[in-house]
Amino acid sequence: MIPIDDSPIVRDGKSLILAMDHGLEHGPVDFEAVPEKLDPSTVFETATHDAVTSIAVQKGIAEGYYPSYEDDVNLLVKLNGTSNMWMGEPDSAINCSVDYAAEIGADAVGFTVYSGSNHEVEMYEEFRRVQEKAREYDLPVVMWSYPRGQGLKNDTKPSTISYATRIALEIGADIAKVKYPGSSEAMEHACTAAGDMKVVMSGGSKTSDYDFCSTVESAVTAGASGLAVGRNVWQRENPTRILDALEAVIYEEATADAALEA
Ligand code: FBP
Repeated sequence: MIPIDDSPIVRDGKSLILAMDHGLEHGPVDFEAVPEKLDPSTVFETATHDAVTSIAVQKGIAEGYYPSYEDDVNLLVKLNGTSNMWMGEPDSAINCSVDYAAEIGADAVGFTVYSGSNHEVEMYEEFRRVQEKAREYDLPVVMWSYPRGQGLKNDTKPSTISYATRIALEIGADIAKVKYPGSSEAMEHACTAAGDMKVVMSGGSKTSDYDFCSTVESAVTAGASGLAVGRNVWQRENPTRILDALEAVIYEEATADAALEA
């Protein structure tokens, strides 16, 4: 972990990463309810909201769309990713190098690690190479820390999520992105296990405005430094409304009620 509070992907110590790598991870099915969002420009447009500190995309989307938005959004290049068609033990192909991410203007890089998978050893070694190369460019490294694999029956169990944040700290991430472990207490333990490293909550499938903002409020109160979210923002008809509310909850520590009433 290195100090990243001066990084463009951090605002007042917090982050809201807008993730849009779903076309790879899940497929176009995630865009069925909002077909216009299949055009990546629409989500880049959403990322110009002040609440958003970076947009997380794969290399191809970064190459094609970031140049039109480079003055208005910060770029987090997700270096690995796998399709939903992969049926083996959790693993993730490296689709972009740190050198290339830096060349196309990345402000940070992201990397998924599936601890507990049969591919854990290789993934840790890949992460080591990415993390050490990212240090040469002073690029923060966000780890999608997702314990997953044959031996793991419940990947949001409190002890699993605390283990996920601790692993991220131990092997050199600057931010760990983890699933919400079900309660504020469990999230607090996960943040404590991460020491001074930042922890952000993963968004998950779309829920109501109130349910989502309440969960984010609970995570932030527990010590989380924000959010990495996709579907709960861009699957909405009006992403601006939810981003206004999330801005209040994350950066102004408003309650979900107050943020949604405003
Ligand atoms: P969501 O907020 O839509 O869950 O997006 C966050 C994210 O990590 C994406 O970056 C990624 O595509 C997706 O979730 C992966 O989710 P999962 O592996 O749980 O299907």
